[in-house]
Amino acid sequence: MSNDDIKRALDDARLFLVLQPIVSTLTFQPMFYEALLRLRLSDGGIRPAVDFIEAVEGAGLIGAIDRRALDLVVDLLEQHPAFHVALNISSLTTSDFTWLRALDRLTSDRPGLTRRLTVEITETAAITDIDRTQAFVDALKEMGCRVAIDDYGAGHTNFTNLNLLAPDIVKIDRTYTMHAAHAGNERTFVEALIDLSRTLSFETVAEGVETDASAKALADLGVTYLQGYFFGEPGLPQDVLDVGQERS
Ligand code: G
Ligand code: MN
Repeated sequence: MSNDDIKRALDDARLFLVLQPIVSTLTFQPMFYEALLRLRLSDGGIRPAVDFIEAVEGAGLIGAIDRRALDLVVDLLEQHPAFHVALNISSLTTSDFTWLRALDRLTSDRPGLTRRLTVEITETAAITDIDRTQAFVDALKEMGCRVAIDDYGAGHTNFTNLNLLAPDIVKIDRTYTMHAAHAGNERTFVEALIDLSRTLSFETVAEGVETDASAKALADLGVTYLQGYFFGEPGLPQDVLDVGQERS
């Protein structure tokens, strides 16, 4: 995918969001949804964010992409007043205060909207410039958003940074959670992280839950929320949220 393809996709509004449910371990019902970015190619094919984000970051286009994702998620929250959504942003965006100002501008006349938005930042973001990331995170919390550290365990955040950022939620990477159903180092790591999170008052999400056994094991270990193909693949908002609405 060339930079021109990506620019054209932005111009043609071919970026869209899909939603994946994040369920409570108490009820196994969706409590919120992770919004994942997709790109519709001109030939009709669809690409997930992992396929183009690195290229976009390299080409200096991530500001425009994360800004579009913000517009999309604000629209979504406005259209569905009962729902809470978690949005991923690039580690580069955590030092981009124009993105924060855009969020502030978009939500200042929409009371309560930021309370239904969680912003997911990746561990790598936390280490490149911790002071700036901390200021960014503090500003998000000030606006009423929740903050989640994504893919925890796969990156490089140390305890000091975790303590400084004080996220509302820690999302435990699937390389650990996928082995939680049986004893071993991965389960020990998950247990330790749940313990730590409880002490520091962070909620936890186990990512990549693909089986019933894994869901039960993680619930028994005391994870707050579960996410993964076992509970639902990412789907179009109208499909995912309508089902959610019927249930509630
Ligand atoms: O980095 P982040 O956790 O935001 O990435 C989410 C990615 O994980 C998405 O591409 C999503 O499709 C994928 N994903 C979601 N649930 C599962 C799962 O149960 N198993 C696997 N292997 N991938 C998943
Ligand atoms: Mn994420």
